[in-house]
Amino acid sequence: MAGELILLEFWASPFAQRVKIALAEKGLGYECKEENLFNKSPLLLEMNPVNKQIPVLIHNGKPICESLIIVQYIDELWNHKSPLLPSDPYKRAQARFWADYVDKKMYSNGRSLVFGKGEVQEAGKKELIECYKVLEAELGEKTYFGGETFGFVDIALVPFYNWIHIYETCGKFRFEEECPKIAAWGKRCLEKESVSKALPDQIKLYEFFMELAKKFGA
Ligand code: GS8
Repeated sequence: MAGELILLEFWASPFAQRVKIALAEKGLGYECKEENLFNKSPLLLEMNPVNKQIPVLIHNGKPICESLIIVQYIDELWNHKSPLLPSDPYKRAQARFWADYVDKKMYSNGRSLVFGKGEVQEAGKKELIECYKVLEAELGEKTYFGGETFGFVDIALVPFYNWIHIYETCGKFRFEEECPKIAAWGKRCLEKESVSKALPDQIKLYEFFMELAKKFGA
């Protein structure tokens, strides 16, 4: 019995999508509560009073915050199937390093590419492509970042890979030409039901970001 699982989320959030993928990998059912981030619910403020951000996973009434921490919690508690982190301590440390790299680089540079103008946008695009090339070197010839099985680093990155239409349209470049291995990896991940069901349609996502960009005057 998994107990009661509630996910406070927002459909376009790559961080919430990580949690959805992890829950699906484990075959866990949960209730989704969509937040209005411009008018946060009392439940969100109560469950994440420090950062006041989604995602929050509420397990039997107790909150777990921060997407990568939530994914690790899920993996530790429901370790009967689809292990997401390797059991070897060194490999675990490596997986955490790369997930942290994704966290530090992908969101900020992606935002600069979408919402930035002129030099800011160019710099965001340049750094984003450089970071994907670093990840491409780490992936090498492997099927997934951890080897043969889909895992922690894949979950951390694939919601950002799903911005590919946004990247290409805002940055005017062909992702596949810059990073062919990551492009092939992304397609492989999207073939998994746990991933495809958790990620929104790329065009819908692009339109949402363009609306936001208009609001911010970008
Ligand atoms: C980031 C969560 C986040 O940025 C994690 O869970 O990994 N490090 C965290 N959440 C955003 C929505 S996604 O853009 C959020 O809740 N924003 C509302 C706010 O900051 O007020």
